[in-house]
Amino acid sequence: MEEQGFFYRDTWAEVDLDRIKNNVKEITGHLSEEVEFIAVVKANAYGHGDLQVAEAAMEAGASMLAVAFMDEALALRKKGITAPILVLGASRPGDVNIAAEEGIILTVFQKEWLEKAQDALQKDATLLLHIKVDTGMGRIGIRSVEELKAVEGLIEEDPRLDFHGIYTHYATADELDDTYFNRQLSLFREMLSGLNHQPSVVHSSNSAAALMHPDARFNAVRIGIVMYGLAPSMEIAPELPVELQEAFTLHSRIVHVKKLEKGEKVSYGATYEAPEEIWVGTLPIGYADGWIRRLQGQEVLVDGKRSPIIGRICMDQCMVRLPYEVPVGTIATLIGCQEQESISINEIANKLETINYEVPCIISSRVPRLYRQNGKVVDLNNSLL
Ligand code: PMH
Repeated sequence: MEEQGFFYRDTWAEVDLDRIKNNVKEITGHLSEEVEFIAVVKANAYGHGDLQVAEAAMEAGASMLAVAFMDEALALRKKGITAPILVLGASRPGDVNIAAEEGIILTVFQKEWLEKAQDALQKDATLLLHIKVDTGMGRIGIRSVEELKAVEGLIEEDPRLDFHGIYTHYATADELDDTYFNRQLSLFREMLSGLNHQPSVVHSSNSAAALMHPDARFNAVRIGIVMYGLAPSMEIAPELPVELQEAFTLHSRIVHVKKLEKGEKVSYGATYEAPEEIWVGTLPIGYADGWIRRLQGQEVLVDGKRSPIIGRICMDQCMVRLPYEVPVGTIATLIGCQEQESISINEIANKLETINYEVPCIISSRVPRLYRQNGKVVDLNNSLL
């Protein structure tokens, strides 16, 4: 592990950009050349770091980025990203001039939204738009051919508006039963056939659909979770035609080591009692870092050995039962590999009874991210300070 120059705390996440690039290349290998790769980097690139992932993805073959909110798109622009960025979520109609100035593509999801946006848009502005069609996700989007035609008409009549793309989103692409998926796909095709002109970018697939349903790729796909090296669901994991590499790992260093006698207690509530003489290490990570209290009992790796978290997890610290006495400063790996052992994001998701998507997202911004690039750990944060 390298020197860590820009933070003063022995807990950090490491994001392997080589792995992200390999994943992008592995996925594009399964797409035909005319299919654009839209890298989904919302929520700070699923907790991995928006700028670093965006740059890695673009270098590996992505041609466009997608985020949830305008704030995320503007943050990327501020950090120097010039690639096309699509905002997938609902933006406020009053904010359209900022999007136009920054060349950010917004989503039209309702006729009323578009009318308000037109009212707010300056005379000489150019606003890029993708129309979102709701074919069964029930979140945002246009739900009828009539409304779609009306929206297309408004865009075509307004010289300030550029109809750049159209898309939908699947609710069940990560399930093996494709009944509902097929219903959404045929509804999307029906909606497309109601258009006067097809825009240049037509997309419907997230990771699961892009890899499991080649017929639904149109000319672009929106890839999130598999780019980070994770399967969209455990159900389809064995069926995925790609080799993925997990990019996110989490580490800490033991800051205090002590021996407890049988019967001595650990942490709030004094709920853990040493069953015999044991060695205990304290880690400077806690629930405020996203290492939430439900992870009590979860193991971490110390010296390549699984060591359970004992007692309650505190806001900033937690304790582990060590396999034996180890020096202060020993690395504890909470997600990742040590020697022959590894703890995957899926193991943490299982323990939390949630999906793998949630795990890197909830590791809070208090945890610094280091980046592995060309096999070396580099500090890509300093340049941003
Ligand atoms: N497109 C849209 C509209 C999305 O909301 C998402 C992910 C993706 C593409 C990428 O999906 P993938 O990571 O499975 O490839 N959205 C979410 C979400 O709202 N909750 O979990 C994932």
